[in-house]
Amino acid sequence: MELKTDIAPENNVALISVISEKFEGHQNTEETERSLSELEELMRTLGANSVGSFVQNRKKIDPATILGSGKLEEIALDLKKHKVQFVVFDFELTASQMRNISEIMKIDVLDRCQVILQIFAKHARTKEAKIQIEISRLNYLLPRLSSLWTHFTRQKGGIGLKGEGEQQLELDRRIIRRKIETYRKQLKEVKIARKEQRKRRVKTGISAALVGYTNAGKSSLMNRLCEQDVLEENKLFATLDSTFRSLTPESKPPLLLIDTVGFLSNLPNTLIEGFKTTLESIEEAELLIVVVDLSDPNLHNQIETTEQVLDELDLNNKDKIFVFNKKDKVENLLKAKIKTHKYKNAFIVSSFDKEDVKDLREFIIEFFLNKQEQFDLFVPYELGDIHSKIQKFTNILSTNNYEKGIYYRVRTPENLFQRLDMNHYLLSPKDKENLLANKNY
Ligand SMILES: Nc1nc2c(ncn2[C@@H]2O[C@H](COP(=O)(O)OP(=O)(O)OP(=O)(O)O)[C@@H](O)[C@H]2O)c(=O)[nH]1
Ligand SMILES: [Mg+2]
Repeated sequence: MELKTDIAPENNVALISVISEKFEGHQNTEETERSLSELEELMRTLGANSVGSFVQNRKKIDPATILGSGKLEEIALDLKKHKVQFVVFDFELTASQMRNISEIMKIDVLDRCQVILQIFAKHARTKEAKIQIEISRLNYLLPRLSSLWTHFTRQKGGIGLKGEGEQQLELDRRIIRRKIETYRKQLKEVKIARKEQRKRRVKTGISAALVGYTNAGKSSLMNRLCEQDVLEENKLFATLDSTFRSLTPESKPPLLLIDTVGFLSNLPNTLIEGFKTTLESIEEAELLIVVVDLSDPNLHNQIETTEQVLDELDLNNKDKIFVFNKKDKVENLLKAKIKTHKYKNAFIVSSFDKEDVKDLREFIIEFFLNKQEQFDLFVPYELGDIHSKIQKFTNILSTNNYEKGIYYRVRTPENLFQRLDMNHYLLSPKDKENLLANKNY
């Protein structure tokens, strides 16, 4: 059985939230409003029309209904003026809270979790993302099944059916648990395959991940830096799967960019696990490019959210640059620039500006160049693949031909040099002396 949970583009919705000192994520006006404006964006992404938002300030939350029942009745009355299909609460609700509220308001109730799940489900492209979202959806459903069944038996006329309902409920729970298990297994298999791909990638270059708040412009930058077509949309969570593309025109060594799922400041607990799994691909990156929407008045919060998630994933020890995007949308650029001063390695761009993208590309390459080291190599003529590796993955500073092979002085990142297995051709200072004296080379 399915919950009636999907918001259709033509639907009218009303948004409801609370400010209460002990309620996580909604402890003061600022937190509640920020989260609510995210929820508005999520609604816009679904195409729904929000007729208004209602916020109650409460000392303590009511465990049965979060807001007071009087307030809920008042809102319901107010909503009679509009044709509203759903009220959407800006936090996760338990099954019984949902049922209680729905009984008081006589309208279908959704929570923030369901909204995000719906968007995730719509935007997932790869098998991995689809499985992950299905697991999240079932995990959300599992503790809420009983409420669905009581609702159902009451609808059917109630009395006498309770036993039947309970049996059915147990059966449903078992089916769902089994489904989750199957999906988890499938996910494991997909992950093993992905690890193999990753190993191959790691061997052939260095990588940087575009991370940051949803809708900041990560995919737009990726497309322009790599002359590619990753879906970019004015929607939240347009990207759900990580994509990998080489910087174009190619740099030396080749630099792979990874586009990732966007962050949100108030992600319901039930969804965090799935969200983090989709971010695992960041692990392989040597550099994090944190993309921030410069035109967002909450940009410091955006960065804070990003830093928090990176901390939780234990990825905050990586090198970082901050790219402040959408400078074309900013009215007072000077004022906006001042906001960016406190961030190290900051770069301001508009992804629509070709020159900016070109400069950003140089900035990224420069960043890696500064981390490169110098090596002296001697490679016998017959080792064709080693010569081509050197051409592709290193910056050649000088070369010289000898009787048996070629001497190279190159610059490349130390870790890439190790991965490419070129140690074997490294010249010691003594070897180099001999080489210059042309002894046996
Ligand atoms: N004005 C302006 N809009 C931009 C700029 N860069 C991107 N956008 C727009 O911002 C919206 C979001 O861009 P995306 O590249 O999809 O953002 P994202 O960070 O990948 O978003 P998610 O995948 O949802 O995390 C799109 O409508 C872009 O056209 C910019 O420099 N200036
Ligand atoms: Mg994207």
